[in-house]
Amino acid sequence: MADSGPLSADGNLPADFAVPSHVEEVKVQMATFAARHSAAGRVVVLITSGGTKVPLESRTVRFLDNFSSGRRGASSAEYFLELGYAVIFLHRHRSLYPFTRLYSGINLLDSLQLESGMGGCSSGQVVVVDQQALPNIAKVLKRYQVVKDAGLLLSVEFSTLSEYLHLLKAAAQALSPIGSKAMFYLAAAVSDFYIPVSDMPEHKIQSSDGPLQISMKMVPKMLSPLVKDWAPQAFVISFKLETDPSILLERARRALDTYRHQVVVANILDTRRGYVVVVTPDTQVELVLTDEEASRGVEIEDRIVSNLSVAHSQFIAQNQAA
Ligand code: PAZ
Repeated sequence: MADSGPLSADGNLPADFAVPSHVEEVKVQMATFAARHSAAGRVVVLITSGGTKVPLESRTVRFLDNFSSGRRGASSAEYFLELGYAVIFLHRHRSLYPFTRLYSGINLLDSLQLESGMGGCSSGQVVVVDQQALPNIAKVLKRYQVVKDAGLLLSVEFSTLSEYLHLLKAAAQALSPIGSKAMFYLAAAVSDFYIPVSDMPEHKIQSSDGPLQISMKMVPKMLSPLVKDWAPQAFVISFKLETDPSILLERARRALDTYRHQVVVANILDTRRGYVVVVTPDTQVELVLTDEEASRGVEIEDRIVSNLSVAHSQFIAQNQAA
């Protein structure tokens, strides 16, 4: 999550960030989802996932993006669902998605075959899935259908930084009424920098104008108003990514000190699939996958989610006792 420039005193985003036309409608959907599941005794997690797109031109031809695939968010969503959470999945358009992520590298047409059909099929042929090409597809499909039929997964998409910021604020306000039963799992890789609309050319930047120099402003801090104002009773986890291991833990601790939320999950770009540190104000737990576990398909998100769900239960119990 970006920890950079200021937000106005009333918690409004600068006018540079256009309000998406559907934000109020999505906020109502999220609030209804949270209220329904909370009333049914479930806890609710809002997962952010994927990178953000920062436009360089108003009629955008070019934009700045980042490395995030959305795999952490998508796989974590599945593990939260397994543990009984209802999940709001706020994700970058076309980033990895729960369940379908398992088949993202596969050409769909290579996994289907035409076979002669039985009587009722008008074309005389049926399309059959090659289960070798889609490993565990029957099990995954069954699980997906259970989740879908029970309405346990609410999908919300963003593409640009503006959309992400407004939708996150709306999500925080929508989940606030369920208090400590809400968890925020902020795994998206959000740009720390943007170009204000007033500084942006309307039309495509021309290479004939010579080398391009851009100056970018700091993206407002969202974690601060989220924790203080928008969802003050929620259990909040931010992620901290670095490339230099020597500064990782200091940065994670600094984020906890600054924003006063509950957990930072710290990771390094190259090792993020097999190693993270779960940092709280009082503890620091390393989660590590061995090569053997990784080769069996164990995922570190399983460990992260187990660790955090235990901490969340304790947090809820403390809040109820207080
Ligand atoms: O999306 P992904 O699975 O490729 O990567 C996950 C991640 C590195 C984006 C996430 O673990 C993370 O650290 N997010 C926060 C990044 C940041 O410091 O802004």
